[in-house]
Amino acid sequence: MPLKRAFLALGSNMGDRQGNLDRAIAALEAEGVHIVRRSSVYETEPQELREQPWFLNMVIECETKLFPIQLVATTQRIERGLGRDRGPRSIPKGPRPIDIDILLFGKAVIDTPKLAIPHPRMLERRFVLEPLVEIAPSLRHPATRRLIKDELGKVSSQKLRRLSAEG
Ligand code: PH2
Ligand code: MG
Ligand code: MG
Repeated sequence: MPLKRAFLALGSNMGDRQGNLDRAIAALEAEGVHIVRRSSVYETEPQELREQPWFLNMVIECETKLFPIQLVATTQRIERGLGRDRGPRSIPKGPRPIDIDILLFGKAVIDTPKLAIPHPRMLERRFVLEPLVEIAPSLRHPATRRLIKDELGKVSSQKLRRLSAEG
């Protein structure tokens, strides 16, 4: 199984937000997901479910031998390990110590109930597009074939500020 290139979005708005991002990245490395590049960290206004604390968001580019379905299992296990509650009382799109979403997996286009790649809402989310374009300015969306950076001009105004330089 050759190495595949994937882009993941990380978000945290509970507890030690920066620590949660750092721990998620360390856990990914330990689970066979090699991080090639990481964006700056952005502090971002909550979208969709607006009444919740601001997030720290970032995007990472990685290489892995895992299949997409194995990668999801890995990211969900890491989310649980960092205290993520997906039980019946958890609020959809609500506060979470860590969220790890697969944005892109090579040029794969997958649309099943368990897994959708590219991430179906990525083009509407400035908190995803801004860090993604920072590390991959010439990337194209595998379904639309359009440059991702051209989508940034189309998203509605969403408050965000870049915190750290790339590190
Ligand atoms: N994640 C959501 C819903 N809203 N807003 C921001 N700013 N950042 C997120 O990561 C985020 C969100 C559901 O996953
Ligand atoms: Mg998410
Ligand atoms: Mg998620």
